[in-house]
Amino acid sequence: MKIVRADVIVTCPGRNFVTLKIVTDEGVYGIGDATLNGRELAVASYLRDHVCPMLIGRDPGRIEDTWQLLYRGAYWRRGPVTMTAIAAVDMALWDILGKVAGLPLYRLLGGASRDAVMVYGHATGRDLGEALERYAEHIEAGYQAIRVQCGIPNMRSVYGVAKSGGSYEPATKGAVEEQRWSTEKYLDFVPTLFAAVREKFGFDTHLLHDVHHRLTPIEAARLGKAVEPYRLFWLEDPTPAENQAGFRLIREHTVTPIAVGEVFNSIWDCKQLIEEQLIDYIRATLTHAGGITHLKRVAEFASLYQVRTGCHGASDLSPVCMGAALHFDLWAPNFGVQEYMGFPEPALEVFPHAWRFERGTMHPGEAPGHGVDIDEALAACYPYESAYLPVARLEDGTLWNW
Ligand code: CS2
Ligand code: MG
Repeated sequence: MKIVRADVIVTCPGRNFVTLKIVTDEGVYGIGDATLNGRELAVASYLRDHVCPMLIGRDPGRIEDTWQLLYRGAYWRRGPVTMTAIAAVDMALWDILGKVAGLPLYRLLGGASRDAVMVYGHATGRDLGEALERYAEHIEAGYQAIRVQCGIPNMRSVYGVAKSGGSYEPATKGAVEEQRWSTEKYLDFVPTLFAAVREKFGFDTHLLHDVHHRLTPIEAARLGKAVEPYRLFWLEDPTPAENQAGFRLIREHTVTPIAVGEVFNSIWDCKQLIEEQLIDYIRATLTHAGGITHLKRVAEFASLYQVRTGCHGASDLSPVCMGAALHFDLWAPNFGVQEYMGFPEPALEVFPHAWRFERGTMHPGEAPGHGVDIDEALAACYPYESAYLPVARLEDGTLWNW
């Protein structure tokens, strides 16, 4: 079997997605997610102009060798664009392997380690009342794990909360939105948010929260310590993680579990965090961290240190990533939780999928490969729309971490 075509499909059914489709001479094809929110065309070009020509004529079954060729062979290693492109190729090749074998991806990885995958949903409110209403809706829908994000009093906008009150899409079409941020206002308010959730709903659900890189290590330590009575499942991205050693400062002060890694693109971004057990969950995802081949290495390394997976699964990763992630999650012996925000209806139509949701858990289904397809004719009806992630500034105008 040989690769005869590798096409990059950019579509915008509700939001931009980049998909790689690899076709073999026997007609079997596989698809991979190559979506990098706000930098989609960079990955599309990296694939179209540099990677796809290298794939033609290759044996699709040589998944590891192709991964090594694209990683070492690029000379310029790592980075979100490179690793997202490699991930898309890798996901598509595993999809082909599953179709050729007639097996769902999770069986190729080693079979199911659990009956289903616990997912967490997003309860977001522009104010405390709305956040509690959304939380109640998620309990009603059967979620066992719920992330809560809320508007902060006297701050016009904040990460994770849609201005319209609907589902949250951070990228703004056509322009870079500038948001103002006050750590002081945030730290004063957010413990009261968790207190209100626990007061109203008790401790039967896992409570998660995303700080989204906004604090310094000592501020993160202060927050982690302040919220210990509310027993969070995890505090996510408390501080930027380029300096992995900085997390020692957080660990010294609090037992609140820490989740980090959705912006990571290789094992090197989290090696120290894992081996020093500075985190409890690794959030790296299939699409941005080199695909199944690389994330499997990360998960197995993490399992040596009792660090569990908690893959990023925002709606700006495509349904292809979601489908493949559910297979990965079903297999991973040190699985923790999977993020699931749902998708705009047009996206679910462009990407038919085998997964199913049931009362706070999901299952990838038994279709061969990862079980997600792309309707190319429908995808063509949704042309790319330029969109950018926001930037954050402190109230004095200093550029900060969004
Ligand atoms: C967030 C994401 O889901 C999360 O945990 O951090 O929504 C993140 O902001 C987006 O994926 C960025 O595109
Ligand atoms: Mg996050």
